[in-house]
Amino acid sequence: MKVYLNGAFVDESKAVVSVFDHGLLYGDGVFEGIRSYHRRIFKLREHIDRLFESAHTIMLRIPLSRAELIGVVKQTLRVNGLTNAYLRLVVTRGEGDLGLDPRKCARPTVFVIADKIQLYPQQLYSRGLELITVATQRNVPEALNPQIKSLNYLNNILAKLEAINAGYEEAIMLSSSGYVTECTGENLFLVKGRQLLTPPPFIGVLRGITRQTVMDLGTRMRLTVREELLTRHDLFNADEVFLTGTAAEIVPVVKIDGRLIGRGSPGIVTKRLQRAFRQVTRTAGVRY
Ligand code: PXG
Repeated sequence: MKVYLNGAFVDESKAVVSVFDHGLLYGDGVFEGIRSYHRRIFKLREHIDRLFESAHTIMLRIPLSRAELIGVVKQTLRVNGLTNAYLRLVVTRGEGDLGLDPRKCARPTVFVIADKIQLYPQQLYSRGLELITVATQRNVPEALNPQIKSLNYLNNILAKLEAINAGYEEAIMLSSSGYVTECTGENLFLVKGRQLLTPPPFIGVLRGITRQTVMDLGTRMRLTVREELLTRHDLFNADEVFLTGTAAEIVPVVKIDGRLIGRGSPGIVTKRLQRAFRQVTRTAGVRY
């Protein structure tokens, strides 16, 4: 696979960055994960905008315009001959010295990796996932806002480790006040009657692009879509619960902390949303 790195396409074995790169030394950088389906890049503009917003907040100047970066993304897919792919865009502060000071980093490091999509096991979608709530709380937005998709994912990794140690694949993270936030790399939704609810960004969740797509699909299906503070009690007593994310798409959740959700199998609203989502990935998106 060829990787775009600082202006050139290089073989993946040559795609290396310095040990002095602050992306590595301090997690000082931002990233995006994007999918392409049938030679169409899904929600490209939204991902590029979010990358630029993350970079702006950490005062990192991306050395390419939006249009240039979009060109790079398309070219990365073309040179690798990919039809269905997973893309990772990364911009780091660049090479500096051993101090934190970002002013010492003269040139940001930019790379784009494209790979074949690693699909999750089909049984995850047909049977549904079991989750647990973990002790690691989601970052407080006042300290490190989850809207910044930074290279600093230790908060999420600590939560993921707790889930794995307990024999689960994913974790529910709570806010410091005990409200439901999100999973380690996916947003959370519940369905109760005709209501489709998801926690509001201010409680400390990433405004996921799949989350927004699902909210739009829910509105089109005439569900009442709302951002609402949710407790574990609300999840336990929901008709349906599911996760959303770029890589995972829509994953049904059938058990949380030992409580069966609904009938303990993927619900009808979740299935309808999965079908509608599949449809938009086929027809929407930027061709390359
Ligand atoms: N919450 C968090 C904390 C995330 O990192 C999402 C929600 C879902 O957002 P999107 O925009 O993708 O619908 C993410 C997604 C992966 C992967 O490979 C995904 C993310 C981060 C790292 C890996 O699935 N971010």
